[in-house]
Amino acid sequence: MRFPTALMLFSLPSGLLAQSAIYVPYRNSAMWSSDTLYVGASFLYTGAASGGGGKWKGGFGTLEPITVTLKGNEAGWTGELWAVVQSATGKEEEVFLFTNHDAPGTSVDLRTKVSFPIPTGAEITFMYKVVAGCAFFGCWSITPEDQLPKYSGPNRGYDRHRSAATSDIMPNPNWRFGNRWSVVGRDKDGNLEFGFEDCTQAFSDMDFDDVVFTVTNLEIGIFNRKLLSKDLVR
Ligand SMILES: [Ca+2]
Repeated sequence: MRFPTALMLFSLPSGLLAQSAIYVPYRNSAMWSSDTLYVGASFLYTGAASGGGGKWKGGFGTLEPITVTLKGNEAGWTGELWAVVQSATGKEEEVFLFTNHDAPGTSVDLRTKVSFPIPTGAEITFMYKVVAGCAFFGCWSITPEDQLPKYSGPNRGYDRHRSAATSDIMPNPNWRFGNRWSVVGRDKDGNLEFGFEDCTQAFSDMDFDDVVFTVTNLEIGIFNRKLLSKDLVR
């Protein structure tokens, strides 16, 4: 029966399997607070009930801040973090938040950056763009592919946002995550912790800490709920 079982496994949609991929930091572990990080998960704005201390209480309620705070980076290259948000009528805006080389602790409330009220349940997508290389000796050159926008979320072919570059060229088979360049976990305070990898070249270290930031009041996207562990589903 081994052969039919294997066939069944391989016949599952690869996107479903891929979304539950776990990234375990193999270096710079001090950069992370989360125990477990997942590759390519998507998130919704909870508008959590006030009085809940900003934590998910199993339902949507009064709107609360979406505070995005830079933890740090281990990047030579400079990149910009943006958010992509849709209004209730489907109008989409991209708003700049900060660069990876801004001071750790730099913090913005995403609601104040967008020109419309962010609806409860809206999917919040983060976008990271490399904008400059570095001058010191030994610094790798950036390619046009490195500078293409990278998006949080599953990055499937039919998704609204999909990073153009793929990591399936990596020599290490454990570092092949398709078009996904972000990881996310939940920190001890209950907030989400995101990281992006900036380098798309085959020698990339794939450690996802070229910008690391936390976000309040987001909840796991409905399409991820059955695929990711209780670390992210609350
Ligand atoms: Ca890296």
